[in-house]
Amino acid sequence: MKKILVIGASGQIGSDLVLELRKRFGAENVIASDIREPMKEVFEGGPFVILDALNKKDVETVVDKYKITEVYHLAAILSGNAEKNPAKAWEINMNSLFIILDIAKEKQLSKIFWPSSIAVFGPGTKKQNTPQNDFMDPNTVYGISKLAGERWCEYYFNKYGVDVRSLRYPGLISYKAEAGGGTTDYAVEIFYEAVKNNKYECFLSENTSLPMMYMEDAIDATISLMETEKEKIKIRSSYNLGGISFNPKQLSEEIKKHNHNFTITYKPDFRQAIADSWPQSIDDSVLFEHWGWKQKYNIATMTEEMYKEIKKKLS
Ligand code: NAD
Ligand code: AKB
Repeated sequence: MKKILVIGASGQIGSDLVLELRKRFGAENVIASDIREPMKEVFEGGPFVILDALNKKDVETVVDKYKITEVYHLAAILSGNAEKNPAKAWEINMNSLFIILDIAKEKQLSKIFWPSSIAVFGPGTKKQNTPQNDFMDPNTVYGISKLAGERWCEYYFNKYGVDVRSLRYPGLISYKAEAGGGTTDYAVEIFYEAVKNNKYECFLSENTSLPMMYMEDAIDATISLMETEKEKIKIRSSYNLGGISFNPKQLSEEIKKHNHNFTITYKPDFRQAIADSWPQSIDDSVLFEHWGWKQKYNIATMTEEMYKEIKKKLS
């Protein structure tokens, strides 16, 4: 019987992921957890526990109590916030991963999902259509922790047989929860500001292209990876996941189709240097070759849905 634990369930991805997992596998089979309370829909829709991913004993207790078979480990400090407190980011991003990998090894859990990021790439990486195995020289705390995490995931698979699976997410765009302190957050904030104030001051420059993905596609890719036969998962570090590439100016043009009064200005801050170090577009042909997943949304359909949902949420 599948019993899933989601750690970091109150964040941007967790909020959508828990709801979709409950829909697919039954509310009672998905235990959401975080150090803070989740949104109402997650809190009221099934089991939720306050759980610190850095406390191994507590994580073990929850795993035993609910007879957990799979874990989606999402707790982390994202790129922008990580630069403000590197030591804390390193502690959370690395130690919580070790705790989950060790518990998976000791209790022989059937599967672990741990997300990596396009942040594993750095200034020396090919910027366009970045291949699965390009040169990797991340120069942010977050990117270094993700690259180290990927190496450890592969190590635990090879050495101990832990079935850990991972995707290098691009920037994710969603309306249920707010974005959690990353460099790609502008692409979520812009919708709230467009609906509330008809204007947005962007912290990245107008031509900063980055790979992005609508949350529905990201969740579908994640569950699809976790449900794929073990033999098909040939990469145990993390798979490139491409998404759609655009810059703030292109996104603002799309938003203008839904709000003619919308205007955008640009005031780049410290996150510009982070964005400049990342790829502009990603080649995810290896993922397609190995287990055949394809995204649904493009910039126009994503913008249309985001604008409609944020408008509904704020009215
Ligand atoms: P988020 O910041 O929105 O959510 C993270 C959650 O982890 C928060 O709810 C936070 O309370 C929780 N958390 C922090 N410390 C914890 C601890 N010690 N114990 C338990 N919970 C703790 O982040 P997100 O956007 O949902 O990202 C989830 C994962 O996906 C992260 O690993 C992130 O690096 C990765 N990722 C996200 C994106 C994106 O665009 N959202 C892109 C690439 C990778
Ligand atoms: C961030 O900007 O930090 C995240 C990511 C791409 O990993 N959204």
